[in-house]
Amino acid sequence: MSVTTLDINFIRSQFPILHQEVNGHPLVYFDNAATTQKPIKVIEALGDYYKLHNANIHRGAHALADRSTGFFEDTRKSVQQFINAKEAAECIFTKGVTESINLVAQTYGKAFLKPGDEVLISYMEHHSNIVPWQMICEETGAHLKVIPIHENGELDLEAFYKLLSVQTKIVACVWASNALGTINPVKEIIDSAHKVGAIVLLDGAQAGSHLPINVQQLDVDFLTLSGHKLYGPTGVGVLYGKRELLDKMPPYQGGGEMIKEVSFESTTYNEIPFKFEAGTPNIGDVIAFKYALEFVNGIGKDAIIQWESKLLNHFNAGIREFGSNRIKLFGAAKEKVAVQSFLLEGKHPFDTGLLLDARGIAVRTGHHCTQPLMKFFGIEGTVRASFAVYNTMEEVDVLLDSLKKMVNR
Ligand code: C6P
Repeated sequence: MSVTTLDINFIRSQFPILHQEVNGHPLVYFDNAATTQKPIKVIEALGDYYKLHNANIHRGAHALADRSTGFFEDTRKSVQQFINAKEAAECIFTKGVTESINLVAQTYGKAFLKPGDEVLISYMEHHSNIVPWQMICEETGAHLKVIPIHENGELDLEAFYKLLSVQTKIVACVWASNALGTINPVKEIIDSAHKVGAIVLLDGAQAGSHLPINVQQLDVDFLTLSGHKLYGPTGVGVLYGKRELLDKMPPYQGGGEMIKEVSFESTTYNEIPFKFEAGTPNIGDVIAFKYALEFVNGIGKDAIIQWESKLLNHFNAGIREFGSNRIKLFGAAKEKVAVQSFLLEGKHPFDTGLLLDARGIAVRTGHHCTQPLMKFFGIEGTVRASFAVYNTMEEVDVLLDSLKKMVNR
C-alpha cells in the first residue's frame, strides 16, 4: 500500500478508543511512542481467548490446551516472519524490551563478560538500555563506555570508531530514539562491531512499528521489541537472538517449561525458545499480538513510514511557519521516525502537557526515561509528540493551533 492509497478513515475505524471526547474535545492521541492504541481485532482476540480457549500451554492433554498452544506458537511464527528470523525458535517471548535487555545482560553478559571488557552504549539510550548494562558491568568488572552524540541528535560516528576496539564485547544501541526520533545507522554499527569481534543488541522499542525489520540481512545478534508499542497488548515483548548465541547462554530464570529433566542433584535445560520462557507466559496477550502484526503487515511498513513522515514534516513546517523563536525543537537528525520533542520558552513541559490535555491532546512530557540525554541538552525534560499511522493532518493542525495560541499569549 502506498500513502496515496492509505485509507486513514478505515484505519481509524479499527481503533474504538480514538472515537471519544476528552475534556470536551475530540481525542488527539500523540503519545504513541509511550504506547500505541490497539485495533479491534487485537482486543477481540484477547476477549476470545478468555471466553473460548483459556488453558495453559505446552502441558495439557486436552482440546483447549492444544488449541491455546497452537495459537501461541502461531504468534511466534508471525514474529519470525515479521522480523525475517531464520527460525521461530530464535524468537523468545518476554514482557517487553526492558525484560529482553535484562535477559541478555544477565545471561550472555554474566557468562561472557570479564574484567577489562567493554560494553558500548550511546548517549541517547533509554534507561532500559543503560541500567541493565551498568548492573552487569559492576558485577563482572567490565567497563561501560558511552558513544557521544551531536547537537542535532545524530550519533557521533567518528567517536564510535575511536571507542570501538578488541576490548569491546557488546554494543547495545537504540535503533530509533524515543526522545529525539533519530534513526541510527544500525547496519554500519553492526558490521563495524563484528569486525572487532563484538556482538550487537538493538533496542527496537521505537523501530518496531515504523521501520522494516530483517534480522538476517542486518546480521544483528539480538533485537528487542515491545508489543504494546506495535499496536499489540502490554506485557508482551520479543527477544530475537541468533541460535548460536542463545544455545550457549545460560537460562535467565528457573522453573517450569525451561527444563528437560529435574532431579535434586541436577537439572538439564530445555531447547530454545523454551529455555528462556520459565513459568506460565502471558498466553492471551501473546495470542492477541499476532493480530497487531497482521494489522501492520496489512498496511505495510513503507506506507506507514511515508505517512508518518508526512505528519512529522507537516508539524515541523507548521512550527517554522508561525515563525516564533519561543519554541525550541530537539532532534534534527536527517533520518527520523515520527517523534518530535520540543519546549515552549519559559514554560515547564508538564504545564504545556496539561494545557494540551485541556484541549484533548495527549502528549508525553518529562525526561522520557533518557535522563543522560536530557542532561546533554541541559534540560530537565521536553514535551514530546509522537505520531502513528492512524493520526491525521487535521490532528496535527489541532496541535499546531493550540501551540500557536500558547506562544502568542
Ligand atoms: N519508552 C516512552 O514513552 P518497555 O517499557 O519495556 O516496553 O520499553 C522500554 C523502552 C526501551 N527503549 C526505548 C527506546 C523505549 O522507548 C522504551 C519505552 C516509552 O518513550 C516509555 S518510557
